[in-house]
Amino acid sequence: MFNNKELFKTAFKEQLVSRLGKSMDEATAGDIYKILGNLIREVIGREWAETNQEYKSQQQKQVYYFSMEFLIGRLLGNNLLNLGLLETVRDGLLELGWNLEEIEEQEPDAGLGNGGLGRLAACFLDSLASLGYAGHGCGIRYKYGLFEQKIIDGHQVELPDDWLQKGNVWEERRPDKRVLVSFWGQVEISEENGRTVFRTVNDEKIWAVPYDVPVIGYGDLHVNTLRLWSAESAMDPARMRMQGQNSYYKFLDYNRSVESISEFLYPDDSGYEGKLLRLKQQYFLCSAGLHSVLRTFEKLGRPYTELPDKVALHINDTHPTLLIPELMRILIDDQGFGWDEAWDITTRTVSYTNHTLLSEALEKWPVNMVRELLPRVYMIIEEINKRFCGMLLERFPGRQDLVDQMAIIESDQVKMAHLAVVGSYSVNGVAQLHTDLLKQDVMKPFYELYPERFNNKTNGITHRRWLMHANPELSRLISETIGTEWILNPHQLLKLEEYKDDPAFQESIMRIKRGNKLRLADYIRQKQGISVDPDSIFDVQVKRLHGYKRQLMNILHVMHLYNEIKDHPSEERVPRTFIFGAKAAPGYYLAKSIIKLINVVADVVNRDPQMNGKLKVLFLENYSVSLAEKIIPAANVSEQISTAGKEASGTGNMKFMMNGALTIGTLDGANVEMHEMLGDDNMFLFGLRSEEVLQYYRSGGYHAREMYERDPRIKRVMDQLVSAGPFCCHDLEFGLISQSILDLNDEFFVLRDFGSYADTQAAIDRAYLDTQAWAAKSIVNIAHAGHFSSDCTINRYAADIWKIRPVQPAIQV
Ligand code: 26V
Repeated sequence: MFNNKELFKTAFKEQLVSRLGKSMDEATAGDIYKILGNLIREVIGREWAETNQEYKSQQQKQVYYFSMEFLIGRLLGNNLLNLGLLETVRDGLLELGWNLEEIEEQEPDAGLGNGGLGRLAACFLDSLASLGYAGHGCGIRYKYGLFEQKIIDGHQVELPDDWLQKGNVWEERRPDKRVLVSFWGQVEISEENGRTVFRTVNDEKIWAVPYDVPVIGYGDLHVNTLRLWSAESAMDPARMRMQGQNSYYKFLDYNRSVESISEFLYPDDSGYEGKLLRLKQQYFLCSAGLHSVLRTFEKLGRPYTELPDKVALHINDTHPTLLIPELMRILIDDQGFGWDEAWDITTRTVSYTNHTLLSEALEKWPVNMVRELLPRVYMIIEEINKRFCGMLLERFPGRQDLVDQMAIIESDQVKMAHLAVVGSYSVNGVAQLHTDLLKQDVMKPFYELYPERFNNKTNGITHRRWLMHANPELSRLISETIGTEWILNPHQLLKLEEYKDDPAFQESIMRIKRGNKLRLADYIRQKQGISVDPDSIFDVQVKRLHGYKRQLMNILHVMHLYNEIKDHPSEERVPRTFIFGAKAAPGYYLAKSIIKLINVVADVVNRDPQMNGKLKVLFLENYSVSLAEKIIPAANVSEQISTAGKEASGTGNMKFMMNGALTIGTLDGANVEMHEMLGDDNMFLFGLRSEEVLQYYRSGGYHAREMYERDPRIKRVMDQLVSAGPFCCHDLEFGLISQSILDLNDEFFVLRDFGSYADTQAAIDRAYLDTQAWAAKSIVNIAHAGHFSSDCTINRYAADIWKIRPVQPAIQV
């Protein structure tokens, strides 16, 4: 271990020569990155093996977090931070003539996730390792991560994210640990020694090859594993060659089709082929992951009846739900258990997190597809369903309505959320409001049947990446002010509240924020050639683009501000810079039009000399983890404006809060809990409450057109979408947007909340003028953000759901 600068420099230079045959002055930034990565790998190699050895010898219960997504982002800076080597390496590199930040930029951003769900999984891995829990990730090594977004002529254009092109210094291919996964075929049933035996024949077997990524905990060296699976052909080329002339090409085709399983994150599932591929991916993850988990379990030499004491399998949303029938299949077909015993083991091992209430996002698979692709697994699902429905009718005689509502297989579809609830011992939502709505609404009958299964685990974010790494100056100030205990116990951030009225501390907070804004302004100038005023309010909405997140309301409000400034050019205004970052699903046309609209408005506003010094609008392309780390520390205002009841939790809201931005938000998701801690003084709430939204959905009574006719501000901006004027065009480019609001009655209540949003934005302008009061609010936000550290969340999962203890003592919750 190079625990001082000189040792580091020596080790570094040696590696440069021995691995690349280069001297310092020949090395490129890419070389430096690679060598640094390899050095860290060497440093942790022994500890990684030791951690695994420790788990084995202590027979510790292991948690496996199954997720189709791990949005880990870059690892270099975070790994150095967690190893306590950040300063040593930064200083050493500087003396060697390199800037660490620049080297960090060499790393591709591992974008193996769509958004919040995948990022949550990554934060959880960091907390599990940092708190010393035996918890591992199990996912897919997609060859292409989430698409790279380019904005061309205002439109989103998607490019493949070829993140592995230059290799991945963090991964270790483990061919010795590969497993076979089987698809298709027919099930043959026979009687052997008085037992019914199920054998799948004519199936297609493929290899799942694991790539292990070390997950380095903060502080005492503790290294867990993120195991990502890659699909490879198991076809023997020699046998193929025997099969005729075209077989070489067939072989290549076949290989390509096998490899496609781990090729793309979230393939386009609008058609049958795409859906099938997604289902294949899900089973691939479940089957490969489970085989490897059970192989480790079997080494303990314990009977399978002890599986729930030694293994917890957690499924991140319904995507890995096939774990349930797959475990049943192994227990029954391979281990010889009877149904009841297998069911008991399975339902005491698997737990499930629900991440959305949106009905269109609840997964369903056509029965035919599941039956053909996974014949034996389908039989088991059918049996689970039969027994479950039978039990319902026994307990609630005559209630066919209940059976129709709750069945796992219904209308020729397999409902994955139902299977997940029935087959697991714990179901949790991701914020209190979300869990309450699950219980009262979407999963009401299941809650009534299994009340003890339902619990809440409000999401969290790792303060190591989102505060210490993303905002080092703020972290330093915090440590200078309250000591360093907050790093291991983020609740200690509460001590900052004492300093909220301290002018010197306020001044430091605002100075650091300004520094972060200047850095972001540099980035913007470099990328877009636009200069932004660091003294303007940086108002930020960065997240996936979706109707319910209401980026549209934000941009319509910007259009309204533009109109106001045009109408009253001499009026003084608090300067504002609106910053957007968002990727739209490639087939989501409305979302893509909203991106175009933001870019058109940005162009008009930024070119208009009358706006100068008052209003700027930016759309930052390719929002990603690493971009988030640049943007969030620079924000003054955090936009968390979803239609109440729609955003399960949100985690961006927590990241902004931790970096001292004030939130303008609805009472939705975790905003509710933020508000409980911050009160009205430190957060800007507006808009409908979730009960009011639900009431409208149930009983009607909302008419978007009325809002449009009644409020001249609304009428004006809505008209500007479709008629010639500053923002439009001849080709009705924004007709779809206008239609969604006026003709389809504004599903997400954009117009209904517009007025209260605009008023609250005006209140923010006034509040910002009082710099000291603003700083005090910002400090209160940072002070309470410790509550949203994923360390606290993980401690609760560990204690309440997984029943595991840390290898080292954990912090107090
Ligand atoms: C998926 C889809 C699929 C296609 C149709 C539209 C749609 C809309 C939403 C989703 C979300 C799926 C699950 C998800 O990513 N949930 C997010 O999980 C985060 C971590 O718990 C949470 O903070 C976010 O509020 C929640 O949206």
